Amino acid sequence: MISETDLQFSDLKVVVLAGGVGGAKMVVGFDRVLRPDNLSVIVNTGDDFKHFGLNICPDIDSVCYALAGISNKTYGWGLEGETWQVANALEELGAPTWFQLGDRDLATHLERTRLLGGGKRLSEVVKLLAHRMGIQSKLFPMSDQSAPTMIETKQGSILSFQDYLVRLGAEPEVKRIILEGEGHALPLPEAIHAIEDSDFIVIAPSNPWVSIDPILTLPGMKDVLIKKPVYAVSSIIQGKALKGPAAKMFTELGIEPSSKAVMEHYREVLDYFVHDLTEVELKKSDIPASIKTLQYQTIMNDENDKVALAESISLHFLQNRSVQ
Ligand code: FO1
Repeated sequence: MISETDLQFSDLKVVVLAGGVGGAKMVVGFDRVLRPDNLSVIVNTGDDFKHFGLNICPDIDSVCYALAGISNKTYGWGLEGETWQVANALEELGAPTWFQLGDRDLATHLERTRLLGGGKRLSEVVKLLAHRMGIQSKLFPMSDQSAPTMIETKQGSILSFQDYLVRLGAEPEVKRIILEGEGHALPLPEAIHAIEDSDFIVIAPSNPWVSIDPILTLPGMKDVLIKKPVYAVSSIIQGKALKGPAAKMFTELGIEPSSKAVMEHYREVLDYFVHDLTEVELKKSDIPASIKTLQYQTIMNDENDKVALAESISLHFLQNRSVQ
């Protein structure tokens, strides 16, 4: 099915910008297609928070567990075959259980908290834990500084991201998304170097507002991305998000949710916009001259779908690299 160019797939150097569940799927595709070491992943840390005194990094863990082949297939976060002894005991004690921490997942948070407490930077801890999980691709948190995403609701409250998403089930109407890192959190120098050294960048089908924007708004990030071929995979199909509140957020922020809206969201850095085969082709007049659109199957139900999408993007890059 794949031409002789697939021999070169593995030599490509790719950087994926990723949030949690959608990001993890895209990352697995490229991890299986590229040579170990040729994939770098820059992961959103705007969702990170402290819970029971533990440092929880949901998107980093979703990506790690997916790459290690141990993620929970139903939820996309947490571990497969998890047990809930601690969560049940916490419930008996009347402790908050709105954020479900499985027994084995807890081990990750405990060890990360111990390492951070010992003075290691988050990027060092991510590297160490990924290595211990047998992951060969390079994983970078977007920043070593904390940059929590906050949600200002139309009711006037300001919520931490996990409060909004998990505790309140993304019910409150969003007025504004506050990216706390803006201004003081810096992108990881190793991540910037990986972008400069890459053949192309892929923005995963993660929530543009709360998974990708925290990465894109770090100082200097857009400047390095603009110099590279950037592909973005739409996180909205037929006006709906595959998972999470992205479509609801677009509506509440006054934008009709559509793949066109996702393309426009990334317009500044984008060269190629990938939307799903089931979508109606975008009107020529709606596509900025600087962007080309591609249609592939973007719904990734199993490992074959993940690999096929990563291959399609890689093949497109190889076939068009002379014009890039
Ligand atoms: N998401 C939920 O909807 N409910 C949970 O109880 C929950 C627990 C959880 C524990 C560890 C972890 O790494 C992730 C967890 N998530 C949970 C997912 C997560 O908070 C969100 O999907 C991401 O922040 C969005 O990218």
